[in-house]
Amino acid sequence: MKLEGALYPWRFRVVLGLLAVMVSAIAWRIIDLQVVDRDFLKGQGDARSVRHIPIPAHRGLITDRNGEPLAVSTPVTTLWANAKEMQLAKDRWPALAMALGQDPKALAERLEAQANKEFIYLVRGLTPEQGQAVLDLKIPGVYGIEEFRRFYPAGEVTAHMVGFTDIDDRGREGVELAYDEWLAGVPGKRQVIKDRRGRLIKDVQVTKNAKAGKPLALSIDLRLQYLANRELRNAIVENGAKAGSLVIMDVKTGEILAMVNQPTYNPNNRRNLQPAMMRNRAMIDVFEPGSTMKAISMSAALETGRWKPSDTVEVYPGTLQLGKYTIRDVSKTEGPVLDLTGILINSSNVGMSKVAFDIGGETIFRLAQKIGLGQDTGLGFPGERVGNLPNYREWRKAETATLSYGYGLSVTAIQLVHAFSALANNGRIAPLTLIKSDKTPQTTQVIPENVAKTMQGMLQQVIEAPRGVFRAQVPAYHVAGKSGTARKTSVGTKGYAENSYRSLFAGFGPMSDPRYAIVVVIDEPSKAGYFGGLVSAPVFSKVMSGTLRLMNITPDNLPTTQQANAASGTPVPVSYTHLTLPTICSV
Ligand code: 59J
Repeated sequence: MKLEGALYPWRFRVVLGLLAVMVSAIAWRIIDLQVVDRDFLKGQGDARSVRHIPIPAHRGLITDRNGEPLAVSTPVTTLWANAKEMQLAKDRWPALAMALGQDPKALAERLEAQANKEFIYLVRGLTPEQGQAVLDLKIPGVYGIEEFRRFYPAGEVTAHMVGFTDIDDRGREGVELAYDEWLAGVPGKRQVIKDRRGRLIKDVQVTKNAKAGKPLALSIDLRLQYLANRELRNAIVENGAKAGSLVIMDVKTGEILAMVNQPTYNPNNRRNLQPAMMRNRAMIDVFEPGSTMKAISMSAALETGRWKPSDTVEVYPGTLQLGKYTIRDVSKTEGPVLDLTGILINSSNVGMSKVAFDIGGETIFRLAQKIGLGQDTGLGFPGERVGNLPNYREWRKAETATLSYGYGLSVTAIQLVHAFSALANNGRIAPLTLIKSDKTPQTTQVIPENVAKTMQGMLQQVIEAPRGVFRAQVPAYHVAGKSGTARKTSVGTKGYAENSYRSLFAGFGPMSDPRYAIVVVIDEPSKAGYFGGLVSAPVFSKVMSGTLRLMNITPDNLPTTQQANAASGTPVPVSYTHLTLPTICSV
């Protein structure tokens, strides 16, 4: 090395010199950029920057089973401000306040307080015309973005079922929440170049297209929903009741055709909302089913083969002593004994209990479990309750008795209608659904067909027998069902309240080919009496009557010639005036 360096010293110096020149050139450039041109370049850099702004995705339409819109996304304009930029145009603030319909002083205070924020909302969800009117003022620092807002055409009639979204278009309640992922879609992205003040210089490209949410057709029929809502609301008002629910189900498909509650609310205007209005009671309130449970216990008795409808039980004197506990019948029966149909017609707690002792608590427990009482429905509705069916191993004699006539377990209205659907559908139960289904569902035989058919006849007697619940009758059709009146448990005392009741009715029809099951729950009627047969049965009658007509179901209870015409498709004049029958019991 040393020898070579000594041999060519000039060459070494040239290389060294070149390197020195290059280093100096780079150093000079650095000084030039960092010191000499610093301010100019920094300004240029800030002036343009690439940013991404979101493109909102269109949320899927929710409709009823016939395509009637229940939740619709409409485009709206949201106005926002770059408060920093706005500080340069304080003279325009009053004009902005005026255009927004806001108090000028309040707006000025807000803009001062947030003076270093580059993004604040001014107002969200204006109509595109309203938004444009403000943007046309060309106030520096005021910008608009396109968003979507949810509108609910059926308002309070479908409020609990459909739910609503929050200001950011995310599901907050009901189906909007349960199916949020399906409905929401995925927002897209747009790449833009903006200047220092956030003003858009150039719309570069859409880097990701917004993916629209998917539409959803619910199982409900808006016509039935309106009918149910109207009749329930009227009954709540007439009876001075606190609350109520009504559910209509297609027993063959498992579809919920209507689900309404009172009180309700307008999802399009959620100011002054009280929590009581928002409860989808049919799914989130649990209650003791009272005597409607006798339909289930009686089915269990028939299924054992130990009992047939004509078998009799002594119910005299209307009470049954179990240690310190007394079971009572509310209505007096004519004779000392009742057959099984008579137990249902008179709603005898004593008679039902004696049958229950014979077949054992486990038999009733097993059936109640199979038909979904106190069990998960699998619907996954937000806030839905499971209720409670206590395990039979824990039952003493008094518990077996009270459970057989509907106390000591808690259910939701939707579970009760599901249970009755099994009786209506000849013992086969279809899974519940809130979504329109196109294919015939898998059903499960939970009650032997002959037992279900026998029960259909007995429950028809409950309505049509001379001492039956005549207020549940439906003109031109045969229907079946069971009423119930249950004392409410009173908070604090651990017992049952003297003066607050829940009036129930569960039934189905038409008996020629049962298709629809309906449950009516009326909470704390306070005016014209409180028996289920008095308060809830008429609601069942009106709603079932309307349902059968709207669904074009052939009448099965007309004088014979009309019956023949109806079956052959000839239009039948049917009186729409509701049956008026004399009041037999006054409370
Ligand atoms: C009843 C109950 C409360 C709970 C009793 C209703 C019991 C009971 C303890 C007294 C009103 C009343 C576990 S009545 O549903 O039997 O629907 O048309 O609340 O019995 O043991 O002043 N229903 N109702 N019982 N409890 N515990 C009848 C009956 C029923 C009718 C009428 C008259 C009760 C026919 C209820 C209806 O079938």
